[in-house]
Amino acid sequence: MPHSWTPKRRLATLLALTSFSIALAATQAAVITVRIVSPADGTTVEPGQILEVTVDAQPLDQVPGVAVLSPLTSDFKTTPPFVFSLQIPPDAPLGPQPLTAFVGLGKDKFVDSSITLRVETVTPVIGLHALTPVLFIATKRGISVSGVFADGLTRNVTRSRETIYTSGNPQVATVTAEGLVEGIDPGATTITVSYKGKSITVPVTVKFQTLTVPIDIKPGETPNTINLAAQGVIPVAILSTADFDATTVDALSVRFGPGKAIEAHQQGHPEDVNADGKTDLVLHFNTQDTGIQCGQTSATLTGFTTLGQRISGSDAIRPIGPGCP
Ligand SMILES: [Ca+2]
Ligand SMILES: [Ca+2]
Repeated sequence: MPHSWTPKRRLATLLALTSFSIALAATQAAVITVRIVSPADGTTVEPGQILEVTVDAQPLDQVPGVAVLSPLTSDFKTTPPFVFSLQIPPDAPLGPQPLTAFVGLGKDKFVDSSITLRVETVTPVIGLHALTPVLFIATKRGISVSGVFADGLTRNVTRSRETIYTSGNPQVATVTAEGLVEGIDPGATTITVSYKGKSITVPVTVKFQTLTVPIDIKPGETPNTINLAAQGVIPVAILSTADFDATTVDALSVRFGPGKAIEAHQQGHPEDVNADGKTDLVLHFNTQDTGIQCGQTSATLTGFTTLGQRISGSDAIRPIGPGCP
């Protein structure tokens, strides 16, 4: 972690919670409510700012204390008024951060209420740096971007609402508003990151280690005749083996044929299609979405398991229909 204060704050948080839990183990059950009165949910705060937080906890004579906890800072009080002065760290990362008020009710029991603070700064930015290696092998990976500011401090701007991400080629890699890059197809592209008029370009190379898996187009049938004039679906089974459990495949990630057809029902259908005692995964693709053409002798399916392993499998086909030989 680039921010040295984070582990210290986490430790402080744990200590606060632990001492509450020990002190309050004997507290009897009562309907206790807690609410952050101010600031309002979504309040924008400036790094370095002293933030006054007012918490309402009821009934007062039953409340043994209130803790306010955030990745940014924390504090607790055992007597009302439950008003806290929290300093937002000067080098706090920009973007949304939770702030939670807790009342401990004994071991592992508490009531809580949370808001989101939005850390943004008016300090001008001088330059940006990407902290992420440029090679992406996994399917999803976050970009981390820091800004150097006119006050001499470096702040993480990855999740600032002012930070904008753009992919140079969404067919190779896409990027979310939070800087999460997803590899789509092997290749190279760039992600451009902009913050208040400054921008940097992060090269992205998408490489997958692909696991070849057996598939059976039209399970139980041979040859796999595909009528290109048909409006129906083509069933394709991904077969489980001793080393591979087809039910771990994310059905929504699967693409079939040159047209990269998606699952027609948005879900996979577990079924042991070859009666070997191992459950396979049957998927259906609209014939017209597959892009299969006359003369094609095989079709390929690609996808990912829920753990991010890329898979690929091919099977023979015999397209028929108007214009086919
Ligand atoms: Ca078949
Ligand atoms: Ca099977």
